[in-house]
Amino acid sequence: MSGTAPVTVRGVEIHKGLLTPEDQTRLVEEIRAVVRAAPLFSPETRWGKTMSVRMTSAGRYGWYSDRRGYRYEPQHPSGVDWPPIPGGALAVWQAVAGAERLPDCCLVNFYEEGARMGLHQDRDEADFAWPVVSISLGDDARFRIGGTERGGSTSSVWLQSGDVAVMGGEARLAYHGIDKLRTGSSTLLPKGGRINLTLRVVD
Ligand code: MD6
Ligand code: FE
Repeated sequence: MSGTAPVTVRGVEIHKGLLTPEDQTRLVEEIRAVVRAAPLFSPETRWGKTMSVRMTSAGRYGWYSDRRGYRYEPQHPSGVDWPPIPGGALAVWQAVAGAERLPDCCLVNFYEEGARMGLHQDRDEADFAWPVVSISLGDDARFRIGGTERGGSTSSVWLQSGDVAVMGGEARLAYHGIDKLRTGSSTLLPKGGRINLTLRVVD
């Protein structure tokens, strides 16, 4: 990993290029193993809309959504346990969030051309004192960050492959989303697209 001072946008700490190209390649290999054990699926929102982002998880819990709502589940929808969190992702957590506690969940989001993530808060976890740490791999994406109330003003920042964003403190419950992808901007993934990993302490 390469250490440069983070930039802060609306309380979100962004470590540009924290992962070297070699770190990124190694982490993608680890994610491929996660996806083989726990295949990507397209969750439904509680309003019955299929999300454009495909997902899976690693760790003791995986994030899940259907018409019953958003929650953490101890197993993949196929009934298998979620695979372990990749070592490369745990190393990022330790570098930016410390070693006092490790995350319980690594949510894997996969974006293909046209996929987006609407503005949301991450509030399905028990203790908001722990940050959510997000790792971007592959194509550039525009990350929009607002305040803790829906409908306020927002700022946006492009996240690139190897960037790490930390949402903690005041920003832990900020609304955020991905509104645009710059397809073909990275050669990390042979078929293009973007992977985002979010690490969370769940309970
Ligand atoms: C994404 N990220 O970057 C979506 N959540 O694809 C998130 O939803 C997110 O980046 C919590 C903290 C950081 C994030
Ligand atoms: Fe989020």
